[in-house]
Amino acid sequence: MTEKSKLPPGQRERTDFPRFGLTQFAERFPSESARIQVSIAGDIADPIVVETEIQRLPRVEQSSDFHCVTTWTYRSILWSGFRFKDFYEQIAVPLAGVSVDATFVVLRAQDGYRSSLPLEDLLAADVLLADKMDGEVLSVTHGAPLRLVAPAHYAYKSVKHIKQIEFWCNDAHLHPIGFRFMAHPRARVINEERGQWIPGWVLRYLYRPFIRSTASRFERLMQERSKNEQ
Ligand SMILES: Nc1nc2c(c(=O)[nH]1)N[C@H]1C(S)=C(S)[C@@H](COP(=O)(O)O)O[C@H]1N2
Ligand SMILES: [Mo]
Repeated sequence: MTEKSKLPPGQRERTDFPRFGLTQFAERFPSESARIQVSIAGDIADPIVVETEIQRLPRVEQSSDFHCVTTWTYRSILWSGFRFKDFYEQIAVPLAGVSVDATFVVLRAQDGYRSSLPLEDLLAADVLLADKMDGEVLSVTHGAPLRLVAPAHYAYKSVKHIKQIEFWCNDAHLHPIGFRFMAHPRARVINEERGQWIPGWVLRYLYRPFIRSTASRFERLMQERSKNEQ
């Protein structure tokens, strides 16, 4: 018998994997979903744009659970891509000259979304820049052409449609999305760090009522986009 590991505190399993996020992003899409192009910026010596360099990193595959802060979890997603650590050590440091004092990373997306994590958290072995999911090229629904996958953190840290990665010496450069209480600097799932100032278990009850309507809105706008593209 294969026994699944216990879900983290306050999470409930979902049997489908919805397109999801803050409502204002439901109608926003990447302009370039096929070609990977990432700018490296921040406190660095040489701001650059990398493309093929990323494809030359060692490819890794990983199966992990995906935890949305609103309490849904979708289990065992097979991601394929590149370790953030390899991107940092083999591309960002040597080619862009990231400052040795950089401790804070901002990731920006083509739809205007942004998030941040301490550099140390991004160097964990299970943090990927993924371009494939379940054996297929990543869909627009789930973050094409490249997304972050940071399974130990709530999914609002796993930025889709990445266009820029910034390495900073402090956190002065990020204006978080949404209300400030919603953005925890680390958002570790195991500690239920859903947000700031308000306990995680309280936020469970605040967020749950919005899951259904948010998921259907994201799905409807994705369908409309597909129709318009035909
Ligand atoms: N670019 C971008 N990344 C994003 C979001 C977004 O709206 N835009 N939403 C975040 C949130 S809150 C969640 S739960 C996950 C949803 O990922 P999915 O759409 O692949 O399920 O993406 C995260 N990354
Ligand atoms: Mo989320």
